[in-house]
Amino acid sequence: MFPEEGVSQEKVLSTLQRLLEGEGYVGGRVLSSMCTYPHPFAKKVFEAYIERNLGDPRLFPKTAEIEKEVVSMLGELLSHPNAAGYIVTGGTEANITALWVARNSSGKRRGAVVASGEAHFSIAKACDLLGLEFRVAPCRNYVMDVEEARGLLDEDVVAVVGVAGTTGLGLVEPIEEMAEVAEKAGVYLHVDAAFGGLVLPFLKELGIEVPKFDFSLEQVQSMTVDPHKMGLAPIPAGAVLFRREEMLNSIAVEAPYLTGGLYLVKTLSGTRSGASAIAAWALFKHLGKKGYRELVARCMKLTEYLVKRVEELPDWSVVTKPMMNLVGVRHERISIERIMEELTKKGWAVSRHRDFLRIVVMPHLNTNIIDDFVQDLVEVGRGG
Ligand code: 0PR
Repeated sequence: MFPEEGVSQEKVLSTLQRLLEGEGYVGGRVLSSMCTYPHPFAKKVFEAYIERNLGDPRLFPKTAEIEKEVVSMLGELLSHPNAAGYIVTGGTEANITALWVARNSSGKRRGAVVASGEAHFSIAKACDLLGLEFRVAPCRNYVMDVEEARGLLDEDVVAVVGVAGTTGLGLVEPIEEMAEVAEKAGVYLHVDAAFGGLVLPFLKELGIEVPKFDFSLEQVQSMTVDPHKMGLAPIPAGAVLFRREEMLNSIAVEAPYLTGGLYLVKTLSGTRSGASAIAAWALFKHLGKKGYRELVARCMKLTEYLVKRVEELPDWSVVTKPMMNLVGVRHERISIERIMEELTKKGWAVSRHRDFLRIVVMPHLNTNIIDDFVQDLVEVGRGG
C-alpha cells in the first residue's frame, strides 16, 4: 500500500530489516548462484557515484570515459584492448545487443541463430525479441557438436553463438571449430562468456590450459562478459564487447533532443547506471589482475576439493571434470528431484541442470561449507 503520510526513516529501515533479513548469501549455504557479495570497495564507490547517468554522455562525459576504459580493460583480458562496447545490465542485455548487431549488420530483418542446447536462455529471449529463429544445435559431452551444427547453417543464419563457461557445467564450447564454420558460412560469431570471461583469462595466467575462446580468434565479432558474476561488481554490471566500433552503427538511433544537435544512441537502454561502470573500474584498478588471479585460484582449489570429496563417496560422482568453478554432481540411483528436495530441506540453496546438481563454487564458499555439504550428501545418499 502506498501510504498517505510517510513514517520515519528508522521505522522504514526496521521494517525492511524484518522483511528482508536472512535471505541470499547469509550463512553461505548457497551453491546455486553465479553472483555473490559485491566487493565492499565497489559498493562504496557505487554509492558515491550513484547519480551518474551514462544515458546522457553530454552531461557525464567523464563517466563515459571511465566506461570506455572498463571496456578496454575487459578487452585486454579477452585479447582485444581496442574492443568497443558498453557496460550493460547483465548477460541478458549483452546477448540481446550482440544479436541485434548481428541481425542488423547482416542486412536481413528475419533470419536464424545457431546455438547449442547448453546456451543460456537469454539467447532464446533475444531470438524472440529480434524475430529470429533459434536453431538448437545438438551437443556432445555437454558442448556443441560442431559437425552436427554445420547442417543447420544456411543463408538464413545471421549468427552462431558459442558459450565460454556454460551455465550448466562451466564448460567451454569448441569456439575455434565454430570460428571455422562461421568463417566458411560468412556468418557472425558471438561468444557468451558472461561467467567465463572473468575466469578463463586468469586460469590461463595460472598456467592452466584453456582452449581459444576470445577475440584472439579473428572470427569472433562480439563477446559477453559480466563483472557482476565472478568480477565481484555490484549488480547490475554486464558488458558487451565488439571487435569494431563501426559495428554499433547498425543499431544506431537518432536522439535529437538529447544534444540539441544530431546524436546517435547505440545502446538498448536509455538511462544507464554510470555507477555500475565506475564501480567496476574502481574494482579492476584496486584488485588488479593479481587480485582476480588469486580469487580464481582460491575458487578452483575449493572446486578441486569438492570434486575429490564427492569422488570418495559411494554412489555419488561428478558429471565431468570441471574446467572452471562449476561442478555437476549426481547420484547413481536417487532422482534429481529427490536430491533437490532433501538438500533444500537441509537449508541448501541448490540448482539443477538436466538430471544433476550444478554447484557454482563462488567466493562466499569455504572448506567448512563444502565439508558440511558433503556430509549432507552422505545423508541424502543413505536415504537412497
Ligand atoms: N549467459 C550465461 C552463460 C549465463 O550463465 C547467464 C546467467 C547469462 C548469460 C545471463 O546473465 P544475466 O542473468 O546477468 O542477465 N546465468 C545465471 C543463471 O541463469 C544467472 C544467475 C545468477 C542465476 C545468480 C541465479 C543467481 O542466483 O544461472
